[in-house]
Amino acid sequence: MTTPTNKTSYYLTTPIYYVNAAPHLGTAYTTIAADAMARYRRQQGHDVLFLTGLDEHGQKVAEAAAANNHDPAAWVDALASSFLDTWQLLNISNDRFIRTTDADHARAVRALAQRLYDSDDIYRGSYEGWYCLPDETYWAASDLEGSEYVQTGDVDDVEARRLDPPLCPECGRPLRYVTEDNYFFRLSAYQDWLLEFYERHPDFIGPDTRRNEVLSFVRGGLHDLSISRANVKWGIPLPWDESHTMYVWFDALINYLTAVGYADPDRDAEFAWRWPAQIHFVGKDIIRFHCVIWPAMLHAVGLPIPQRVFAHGFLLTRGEKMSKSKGNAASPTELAARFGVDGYRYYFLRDVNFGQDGSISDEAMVQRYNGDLANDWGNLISRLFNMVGKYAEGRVPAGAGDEESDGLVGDSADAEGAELRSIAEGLYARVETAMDAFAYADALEAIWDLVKATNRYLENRAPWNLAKDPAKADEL
Ligand code: ME8
Repeated sequence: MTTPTNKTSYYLTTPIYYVNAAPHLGTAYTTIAADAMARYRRQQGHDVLFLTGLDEHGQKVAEAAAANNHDPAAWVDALASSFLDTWQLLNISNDRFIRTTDADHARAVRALAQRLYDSDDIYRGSYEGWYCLPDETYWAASDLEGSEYVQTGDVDDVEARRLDPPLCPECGRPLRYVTEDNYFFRLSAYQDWLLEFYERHPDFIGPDTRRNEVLSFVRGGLHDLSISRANVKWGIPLPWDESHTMYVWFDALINYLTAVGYADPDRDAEFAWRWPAQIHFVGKDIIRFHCVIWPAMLHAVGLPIPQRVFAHGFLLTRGEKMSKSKGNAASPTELAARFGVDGYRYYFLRDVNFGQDGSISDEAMVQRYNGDLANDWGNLISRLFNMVGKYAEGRVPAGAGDEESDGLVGDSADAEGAELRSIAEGLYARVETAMDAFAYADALEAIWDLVKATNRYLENRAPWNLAKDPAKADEL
């Protein structure tokens, strides 16, 4: 719990990750990007709340626990510590680590669900259709166009459905056929409101490619969404019908409200100050949940909508999406041991354009490490420290030239100094513009322009030679 301060609140979140396996480079990527933003906003003087955590309920997690001979509660506890250890190792500065099994979260979920039920946004129906377990996503037949089974298969042929299911349009894995009594959220009723909302808030979804994708999806027509599971026990029971648990995505999205005190009468002031969030960081795989379902849920209960959702691309290894379930995911721990934590963080923010897919490889990581970190940055730091130690008694000397000097080079008439000075002076604005656009690689490139220019300046002036010649020592 935090008390409102007189600073502006900056509330940012990562997705909460499924605890079906240990954290990997993909989940670490989103978390590192959000962490860099949290640190940057703190430096700017905002009162930051940086939230990350775990999505612990649902069929997928329950099945992962069963496959490992654990009951779900013991399984999620064991994996929660592996996430916490990894985030600590990677210097993630989150303010809260939420778990959907936390008691305050169950309260928030039940309160929000009850409000939707009371306002008739939830009704009882039955669902029959395809479900992707790894993504915990329902797919309508219209989404599966081109899929052989759906076009040619006999819908009543249970055995054929089992043996020859269509593949998930998102992750390419076989779908399951589900027949269940469920409760539904009237998502279709919010189609026009959503389109109008996107129109009025052109910055809500970034980057633009994702915005266009969401717009055409919503324009194509929305179906009501099944929001409960009668056959999944590992979840939060619905307040008005305890034989159903909340659909894991509905449960998960509400975490963003729980963390700032939704439905907790002792935290009303905090909630009013923190909500809505400034930014939800997500991967492009979960954009529909965050840009369609989530704003509709919030609007239905009269809550304001977050300012932005920014979806980054996938990290690819050898051209394929890296993922826990595919087993082609490298371990953050291994890479951090080889490249150091900062080397690791630097590579992902510098080498992949945030918002686009990015191929990652060992060779590229070694190249960045040697070229940017050891060579440019390492040389600069070691030269500066050596010279300050050797020639300036360990204290940063005043700039050359006049008494009023602010310590920056370029006070004297030399052209190289003036160039260096102008790069240094323009740096903050360049970084600010880049960070406002979530363009981490551009921010780092701006910083590296200064690093390289300083190295060039040092090489040209060769102060180590000047220092050897007592007659020129004051030009240092
Ligand atoms: O979707 N490249 O959890 P999840 C880049 N529990 N990012 C990747 C990635 C890759 N190859 N693989 C995963 C869920 N990610 C839900 C979220 S939020 C209310 C609920 C990152 O464990 C990326 O951020 O499957 C992606 O959106 C997220 O992990 C999916 O994590």
